[in-house]
This record gives sequence, C-alpha cells and structure tokens, in this order.
Amino acid sequence: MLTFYSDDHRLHHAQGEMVGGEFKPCFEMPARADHVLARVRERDIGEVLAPRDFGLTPIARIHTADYLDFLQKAWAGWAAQGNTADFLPGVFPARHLRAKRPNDLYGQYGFHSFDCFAPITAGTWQAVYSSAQVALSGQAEIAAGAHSAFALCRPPGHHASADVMGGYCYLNNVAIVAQACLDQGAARVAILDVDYHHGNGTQSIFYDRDDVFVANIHGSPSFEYPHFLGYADEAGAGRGEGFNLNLPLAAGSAWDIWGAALETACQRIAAYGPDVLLVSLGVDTYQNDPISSFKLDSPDYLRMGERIAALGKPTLFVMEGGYAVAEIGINAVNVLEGFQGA
Ligand code: OKP
Ligand code: ZN
Repeated sequence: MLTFYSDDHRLHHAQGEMVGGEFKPCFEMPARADHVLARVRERDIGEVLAPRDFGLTPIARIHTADYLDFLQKAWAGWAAQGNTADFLPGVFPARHLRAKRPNDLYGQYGFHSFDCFAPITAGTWQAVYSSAQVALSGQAEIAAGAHSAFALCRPPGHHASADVMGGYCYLNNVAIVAQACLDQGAARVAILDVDYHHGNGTQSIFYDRDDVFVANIHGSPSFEYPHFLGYADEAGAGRGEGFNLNLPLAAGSAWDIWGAALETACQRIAAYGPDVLLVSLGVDTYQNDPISSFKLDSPDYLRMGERIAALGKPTLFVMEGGYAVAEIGINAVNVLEGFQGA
C-alpha cells in the first residue's frame, strides 16, 4: 500500500509538557514519525509519496472558522507580544464559567482548548495543515480505487473536536477524511480508533450523526486520559443514537482482552456496512509505551491488522499516538503487514 508523508511535521517540535510536576521533553516528538517512516521503507510496504494540497475547504467542513482563524494567527500574535517560548493556555471555560469567546489571544486559546497538552509554536500551523493534507491524500488514493493506504500523520488528531484542541491534537485528521469520503459520495463511513486513549474529538464530531459510525477501544476514562469522555454508555444522540461504540478496558489489558474488544468492534462495523473504513492507528497500547498501561506485544499488531483486513473494506490507516519511540515503527507497520498478508 502507498504511504503518504510530509517532512513538515518537523516544524512542530514543542519544548515540553508537564509530567509529574516538572516540565519535561514532549512525548509527542518528531522522531516518532521518523521511526515509522524508516520501518515503512525497511519492510518495503510500498511507495512513499508527498501529499497533495487540498486547501482549507475540506478542513473547514469539520472545524469552525473561529477555531481555524485562531490556529493560523496564534503564533504571530503571541510573538508580537514579545514572546519567544511556546504558547500554552492556562484558563478554560469549565463548569460555572461562561463559554463566550474572548477577544484576546490568551482567552481565545483557553476557549479553544481542553488541556495544556497542545502547545503552539512557530511551525505548528504548517505542521498540522500538512498532517491533514497527508490524511486527505490517503483518502484520495482510496477514493481512486485503492484497497488501502497509510497516512503517516503527525501531529495526531483524534482528541481535537470541531473547535477545541488538546492531547497533542489540533486538526482531527481522521474526521476530515471521513467528511471528505461522504462529500465525494460515500453513504456510510466507519472509524475504528485503536489508540490507547479515547478519541474524544472524533466521538464528539460525529456523536449526533448516523453517517459515520465511530468505535473506540481504549483505557477507561475512569482512570485514564482524557478523563472526561469515553464511557460505555456513550452510544450517540438523536439520529446518531446507536452509531457510537465505546469499549473502555481496564488498566493492564493484554491481547486476550484487547483482541476480544476488537472482535466486538469489528462485528458492529460489519453490521453497519460502511463503504470505507478509517483506522485511527495509535500504537500506544504497546507494553513498553511510557504513558499507557496496556500490554500488547509487537506480534499482536499483526493480528490486529489481520482482523481489520477480514472486514474486507477499503481501508485508510491514519497515524495517531505511540510513544515508545523506537518501537512505534515496528508496531505500526506490523498492523499494515498483518492487513496486507491476511
Ligand atoms: C495523545 B494520543 C496526563 C498526561 C496527558 C496527554 C496524552 C495525549 C495522548 N498525565 N497526556 O491519544 O496518543
Ligand atoms: Zn494515545
């Protein structure tokens, strides 16, 4: 299968994040994508292509104008105030406050964020724009008849909703792609999110819709990030009732439990009968991942790819998380190899 990749991801390399009360190097770093790309080449999965530019229109089908405006202008405004370090938010319209969008940059950042894990740097907009174009290029390949493709996105996207960033995510790549599929004539799209963390952004974007079925397998929000979405009783609303599936799992879950959840998700996806399958491919379920608790081993990712392939759908893999940097490539490409070999 073809891989789409842009070097622009390097333009987003933030200084750090809070870990255990200390400002530490970001887990979400450029080397992640380098390892995946190196493994794609080493295993000869297929050609690696630069993305095409589909512009802002498909991005604006998912994200609000205010949000995109903030993302594009934030760094310049921050720098104009004399700042040189990363821009981070600090105040959010949580319960008991008023969610009215302020006029100042700092207020707008809090309005458009749910945590402090989406820093803005000089290159962030270009990096997230290109990441979305990488995803859209994969979508175009599927639309042109390919059975599968790999969008090597960085930064990831599944925590970003229509107008709120967080969790290393700014533009929701997989959601942008799902909407592009529908806009080009697909009737139903399924998203399978296998990242260790619940894809709260993807869920929220499609929660009241029946044209995108979203299935998530993740560490339960009862103990894990993002803490405030991802429970099993979130099944969709209105027309979307029954079109969201959450499979929260206990800390320490290994392949026996994870594989059973994948079986449940795949059966629901098969029953939905999508025209296209999009996989939010996070490999932070790996046993040595520094920020997760699951216990998947590298060969388990081959099984994952095989089960996904058995659905028999045109499938786009969209890279999300994975922080055991040296092993991200092996694990992500194992999913692709399992898919192709099945
Ligand atoms: C992004 B993706 C809290 C740490 C919060 C943010 C995790 C973002 C994960 N102790 N870290 O889903 O891989
Ligand atoms: Zn994750």
